[in-house]
Amino acid sequence: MDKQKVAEVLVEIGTLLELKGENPFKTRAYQNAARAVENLAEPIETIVAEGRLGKIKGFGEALQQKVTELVTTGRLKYYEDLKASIPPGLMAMLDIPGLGPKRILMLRQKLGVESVEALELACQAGRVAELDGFGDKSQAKILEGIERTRLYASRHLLSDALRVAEPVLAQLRAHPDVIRCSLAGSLRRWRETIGDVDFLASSKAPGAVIDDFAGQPGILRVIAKGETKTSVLLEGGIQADLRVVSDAEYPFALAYFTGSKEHNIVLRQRAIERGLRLNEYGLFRSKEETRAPELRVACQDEQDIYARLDLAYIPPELREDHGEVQAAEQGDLPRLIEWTDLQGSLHNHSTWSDGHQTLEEIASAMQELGFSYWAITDHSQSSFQANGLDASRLRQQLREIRAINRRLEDEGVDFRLLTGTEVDILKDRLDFDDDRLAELDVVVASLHVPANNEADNTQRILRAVENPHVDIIGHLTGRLLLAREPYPVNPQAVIEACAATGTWIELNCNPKRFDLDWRQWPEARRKGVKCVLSPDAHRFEHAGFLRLGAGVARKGWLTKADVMNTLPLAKLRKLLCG
Ligand code: DGT
Ligand code: CA
Ligand code: CA
Ligand code: ZN
Repeated sequence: MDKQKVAEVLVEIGTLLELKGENPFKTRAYQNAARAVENLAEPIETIVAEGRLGKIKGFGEALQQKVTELVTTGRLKYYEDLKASIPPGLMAMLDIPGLGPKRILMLRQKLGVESVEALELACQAGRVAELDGFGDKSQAKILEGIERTRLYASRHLLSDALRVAEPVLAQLRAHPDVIRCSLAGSLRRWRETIGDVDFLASSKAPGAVIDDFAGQPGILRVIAKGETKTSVLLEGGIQADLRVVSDAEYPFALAYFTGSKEHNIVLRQRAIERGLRLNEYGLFRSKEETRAPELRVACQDEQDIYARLDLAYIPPELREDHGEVQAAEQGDLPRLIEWTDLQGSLHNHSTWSDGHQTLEEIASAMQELGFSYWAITDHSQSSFQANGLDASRLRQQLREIRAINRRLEDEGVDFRLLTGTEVDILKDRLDFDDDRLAELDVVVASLHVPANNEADNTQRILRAVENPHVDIIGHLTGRLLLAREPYPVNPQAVIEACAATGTWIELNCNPKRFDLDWRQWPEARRKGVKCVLSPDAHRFEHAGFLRLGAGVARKGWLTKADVMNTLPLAKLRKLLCG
């Protein structure tokens, strides 16, 4: 069991105790213990095995026993009993944004509320507003929070859906009775969140394909099964549909079930204007709704369908009815970026702050993956929870990076680390002064502790944009998909300022972030703002975020020329210095 997991259990014990109305001092003790465990410099197993838990600050007899049991057996009876003693509905209330254990306890004591549903009713009846310390405003906030939790719970991150869907698709493709198959729906369109996964296959033996699909190991449960369609539950609780059609119908079904619904409606209208009918079964020479095969216009693939409607092929990522049909008609669709265009990354972390690998490890791994540069932009000192660097550690880090680069140069290797920082945007200044920033190859500026008001946040970011040493604005809205709404900010104003100063904006490729949002990139691009695709890597595996982010960039109509980390290092350096 790793440190992270142990720390999580300790934090949860603290929360559960608070929910029970125990002495707040006890809660704090567990939270402190969790932090101490997280910050250990060696594996917790070693410490337990050598009986050294007592040396950790704040670890008394009882805590040592609990952590030892947890680490050696993987379970903790005290924690399980505690969890069982609290109504599950109360635990679910913890997921409502802005509602902590203290307030939940109060609601329980004063109103007898023990579930989200009961809380919702109490709010609707105005009983929460009457409580001391709540009022109309917090009652409305709670109702809004409940709605948001339900919405969050009904959707999944793109990365999570892709992880379970890709192996299932691979097995479907390998089935001897499957002629063609594909993902469809929001996943094929690379939406940032996914309701359900849609699979489509063509076959002469749909029954056999469906039986095999329903029996795949990645499938938890079959919800419904018909002759040509089945709905199942995938790992992680993600719902999926498989439809099996004839191979002649396949291109039409693929276009239809890829959507979006809005894009489909525009195409359908276009077909009608040409005396045709378009639906999931085909494009028909008919003025009425039909699915008669003899009326179907033969199309080999989606390309043929678009051509028959006098349109250039529209990549799935663009099918959102955001002007793509008009652009396809006029031959104005951009040639979208491919993730293989990317040469390196300009926003990453190492063990110097909260990353998991050393500079040496990063240099050799990223070079092996075929990248030619990788900037180290660790946090600045105000991000103390992320072990941010002060000026003297930064200076030390620069020396180390230069030493690594000298060695790479001697070895004739075509790879360099770049020096940098992800500098905190503070209330009235940046976390490093200009002289420090001037020494670095790459400066990413990010707002990590936002204010509660749009004008303030926007003003702060604008000041960073105007600093000549800042190259990139990091994760502009601070959102965490399906978990935290963006902080209040005016992205248009930031886009304008970046256009005026030549500051680049990041498209953060962490699948929880994906901001600046794809919906805003076409406007940014029109204004001449350049994009940087940043994995914001804290571990090796995060290099893979670049593939996800490139798909989101395609959704934002971005081309290779719009994205600065497609440039070879020499060209990039010139722009960063200029
Ligand atoms: P999701 O699952 O909420 O993330 O979004 P989608 O886009 O995957 O939606 P889904 O799974 O309900 O349906 C898949 C596709 O099927 C959708 O993108 C377009 C097509 N579709 C579904 N219902 C309709 C409809 O009522 N009219 C039209 N024109 N197309 C539809
Ligand atoms: Ca879907
Ligand atoms: Ca569906
Ligand atoms: Zn950050």
